[in-house]
Amino acid sequence: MSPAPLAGGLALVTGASRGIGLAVAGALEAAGAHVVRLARSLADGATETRTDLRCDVTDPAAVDRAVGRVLAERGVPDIIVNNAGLFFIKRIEEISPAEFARAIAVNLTGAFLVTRAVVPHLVQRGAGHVVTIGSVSDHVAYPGSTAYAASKFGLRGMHEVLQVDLARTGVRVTLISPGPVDTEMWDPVDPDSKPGFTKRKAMLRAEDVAAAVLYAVTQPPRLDVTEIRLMPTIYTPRG
Ligand code: NJP
Repeated sequence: MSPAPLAGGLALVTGASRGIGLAVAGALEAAGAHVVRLARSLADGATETRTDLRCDVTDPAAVDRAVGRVLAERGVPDIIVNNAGLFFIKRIEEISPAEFARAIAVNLTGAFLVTRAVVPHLVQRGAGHVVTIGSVSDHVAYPGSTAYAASKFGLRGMHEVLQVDLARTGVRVTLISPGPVDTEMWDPVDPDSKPGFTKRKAMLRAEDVAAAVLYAVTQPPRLDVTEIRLMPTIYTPRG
């Protein structure tokens, strides 16, 4: 039997209390990594293969505290996955300034804060992997995705600059941009009851995104998986 590909590794996943983050954490754990899961609804605790830390990724002090604890107790992570996010559909005139700021804070500033706290340590070590969960909304405009697209296009921008800034440091960065995934994120939208939306049965599964993350982080050092786009097959044009 071949050894677990991430045996002895340390991964940190944000927004890992449910949905895609939970599936990503599970896949990395199954591949042998010790996984630190961050989310607001997780209680602090640890097992041999997993550490849970309650953390609001929009709070700079909380992020620094959580990352500081990981560094002190477990060392420098090999992999970070910026996954925490929120989603809503509203046209620009319906969005309050607070709602817009919140979307940017969770989806974009959260990834900035976590990456900022970890990257210097990855660079110093000369190895590491920053994975960002973007969205099809980081490159396609959908009606009413004003705030979400602003945050996700921003994430794409940050990812692309990181790629340039971290070139030749040994640190790799991957943007994973899925189409609709059947998670609780869709509950308030209820797409099955609305025309024009992908029905939940046709959506991707959280495990599909987790498999893409696992692929990206288990490639040999010569191979840089810069970007992965995932869409439900229903959208794939057929010849
Ligand atoms: O969302 P959901 P998904 N601080 O609502 C956490 C992207 N994506 O898994 O804090 C820390 O089930 C929250 O935890 P908690 C999407 O944009 C999705 O579908 O305990 N954590 C929970 O664990 C997002 O970036 C689809 O409430 C915070 C998690 O985030 C990622 O995939 C399509 C937090 C959200 O779980 C995961 O989405 C696409 C905070 N302040 C991209 N706020 C899709 N589902 O269709 C929230 O293109 N969390």
